[in-house]
Amino acid sequence: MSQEERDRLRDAFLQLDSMKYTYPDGVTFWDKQEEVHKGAHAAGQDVHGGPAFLPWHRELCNRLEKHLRQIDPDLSLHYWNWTTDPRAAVDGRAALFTTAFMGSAAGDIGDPFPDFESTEPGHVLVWRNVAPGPPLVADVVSVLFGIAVAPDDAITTSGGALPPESQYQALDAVLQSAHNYIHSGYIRGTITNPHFSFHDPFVFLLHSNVDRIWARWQNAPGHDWRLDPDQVYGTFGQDPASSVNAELQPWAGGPDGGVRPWSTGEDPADPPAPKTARDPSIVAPPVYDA
Ligand SMILES: [Cu+2]
Repeated sequence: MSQEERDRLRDAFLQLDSMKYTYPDGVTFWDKQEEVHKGAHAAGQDVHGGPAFLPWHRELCNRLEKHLRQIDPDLSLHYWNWTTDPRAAVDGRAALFTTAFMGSAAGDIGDPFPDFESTEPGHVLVWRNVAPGPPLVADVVSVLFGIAVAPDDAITTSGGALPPESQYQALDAVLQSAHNYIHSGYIRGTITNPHFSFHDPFVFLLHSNVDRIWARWQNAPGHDWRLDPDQVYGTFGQDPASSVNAELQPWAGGPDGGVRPWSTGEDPADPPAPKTARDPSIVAPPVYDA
């Protein structure tokens, strides 16, 4: 990302949190994403831990990107490669935790998001407690799953020897494990707890990386079935009771979906048909590394 691209992403995040961009209930577009995440998690939706983790968060990221493009039509959501130290400006990468981009790595995040509040007890502002050194994703993956190659590939090839219908489950287990470590073992602070994590703007750079790795797995040559809504989720997709076959909440309208629209451009009087994780708009992997 160039400096200009980082500036534009930061500015769009800031604008989404301004009073100019609010839902009918007065909540800003930015804060609504956090409300959606916390509400779905708290209501027992399969947001974390189950097979809908990946598609649910893809929908959330896709919706955020739509918001970003209302402000800056050429902007895309970017990602953080979680094998790299986000503080380090090395190898052509920029330091991310600066007052010009994502705020501080230690304590209250401050500029440029000094008004991004937290509802976490004991913290009125978003805060971080990033662990020393680069993330140890490769170590985490190899210790837990006994595989040690380049981290992205360690994740995308996990389960590759299994029958196709079991491969999503294997991928999901490794990817969730790496994701959990990044939240609560590496970035830490506000982002540790699912009830507060989406107050920190950095969470979207973390989650677009999760989504990028899922997309990378889907796009692996010779595995076209991973792009097929009826096959991508394997045995989960074949189980009518699985969360991947349930309407994605809260966007589907209930039980917590009293506030519409969840997305700008939706007509509150004529909400779109509820989606499941098998909706083509969710199964189709976004383009990363264009
Ligand atoms: Cu997460």
